[in-house]
Amino acid sequence: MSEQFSLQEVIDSFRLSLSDSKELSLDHYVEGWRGLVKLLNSLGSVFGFISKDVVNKLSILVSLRGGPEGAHYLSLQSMVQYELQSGLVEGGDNPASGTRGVSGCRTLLRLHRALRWLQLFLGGVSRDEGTPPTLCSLAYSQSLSQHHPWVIRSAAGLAFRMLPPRDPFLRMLNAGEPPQAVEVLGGAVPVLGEVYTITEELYSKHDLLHLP
Ligand code: 1PZ
Repeated sequence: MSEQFSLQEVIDSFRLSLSDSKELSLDHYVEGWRGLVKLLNSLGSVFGFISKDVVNKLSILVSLRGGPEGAHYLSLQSMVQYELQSGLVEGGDNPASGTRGVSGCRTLLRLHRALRWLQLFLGGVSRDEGTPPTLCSLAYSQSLSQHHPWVIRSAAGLAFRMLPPRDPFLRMLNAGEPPQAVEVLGGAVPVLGEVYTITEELYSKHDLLHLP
């Protein structure tokens, strides 16, 4: 993987995360998120608190995956099954790593909610429905914000205003000139949507959408 953000790499990771039978590979999911962290980092230090939280969540998933019970963390489906069966979803004493009190399911739920934000935001950008700062805060108010306390919502609101205008933002995606980047974005949105829907349905089926 390159040092620089590449939209195509992120799409590829999320696409690869889905098997033919719609199992979601956690390794590829984490890889996709690592790519998104690069974009966050390239946006500047105002976004540092967001990227720090994502990095923190990714390292929890990686340590579960690399821990003694790592085989259970091969896919989203196997993780959910394992943590439900072992009574770990609400964050019991997880022997799988040093992540006492923090389950894989609740950690991934935070990223899952953020993926909805990303899908809405990138969809808006690809259809040129507004400037990145406007679309970003609109997408946020339609998704993630309802899960955040006031202090985070206001810090997020400040950060959104620092987003670049459309063309410079499109160039940051490293997917060619703006018209070409828009095309790549258009292809990314359904992939994010599919990953989102599969997770949403699984979590909803097991009543995991409100894990503390
Ligand atoms: C392109 C501009 C990026 C804007 C990102 C929009 C989302 C703003 C979210 C700001 C919240 C970050 C601070 C951390 C909040 C955490 O409290 C929550 C809940 O976790 P808990 O405290 O329960 O463990 N974390 C989250 O909700 C995950 C937020 C992830 C945001 C990912 C943004 C993805 C960026 C993609 C690349 C552009």
